[in-house]
Amino acid sequence: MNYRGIIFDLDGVLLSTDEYHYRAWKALADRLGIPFDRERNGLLRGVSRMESLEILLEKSARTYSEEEKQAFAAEKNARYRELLSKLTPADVKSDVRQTLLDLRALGLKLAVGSSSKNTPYILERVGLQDFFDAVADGNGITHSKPHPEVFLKAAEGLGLPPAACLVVEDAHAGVAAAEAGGFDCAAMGDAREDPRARWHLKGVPDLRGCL
Ligand code: B16
Ligand code: MG
Repeated sequence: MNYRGIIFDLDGVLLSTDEYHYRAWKALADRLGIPFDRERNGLLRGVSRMESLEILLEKSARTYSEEEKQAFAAEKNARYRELLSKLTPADVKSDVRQTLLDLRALGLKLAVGSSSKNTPYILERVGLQDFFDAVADGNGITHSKPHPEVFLKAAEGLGLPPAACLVVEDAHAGVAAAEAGGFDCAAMGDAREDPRARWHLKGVPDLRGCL
């Protein structure tokens, strides 16, 4: 087996919470009269809340104060948390859950590496709060993807070097972060065709073919 650990991105890989991010940003953009669509939303994948807001505001006709920006980020997050509050364990697709169990049974260590500060809340909602061997998220990092910090912390939590870990990502920023940190990457979703990834997956269950 090539790897001893697997580091999963959260939004868009383990769960479809990327759709909730989109809806929450879209509602804010509509209220402010700023053009925003799914294609533009792709630029927000994997990057922090405030960096996402800056990207969204690039299309605005006016500028906003720091105070207004903080209020916008809080407004988006409140809407996002409202959507997250409806999550249940059933939101982890059964083939994803089975794959996690199979990978663990093979002796692999499993971690989460997410830019999201909502990671602990999300894992708790879906009943995965005690499942992973390590969790690195937006609460413990200074730089978000494409910086490799979150994946380096996850690998450290697993007690493994980057070369022994595979990162699973749906964002181009995440694939870039994996490459910068010296990790192999399995890309899916939005980033599936990213040439910097070693593996190109239809979904999490395809990970079995990367081992
Ligand atoms: P929050 P991931 C990322 O999570 C999302 O892809 C990105 O869209 C979001 O802006 C970021 O988390 C911060 O999220 O506002 O919840 O702290 O894909 O790295 O799991
Ligand atoms: Mg993601």
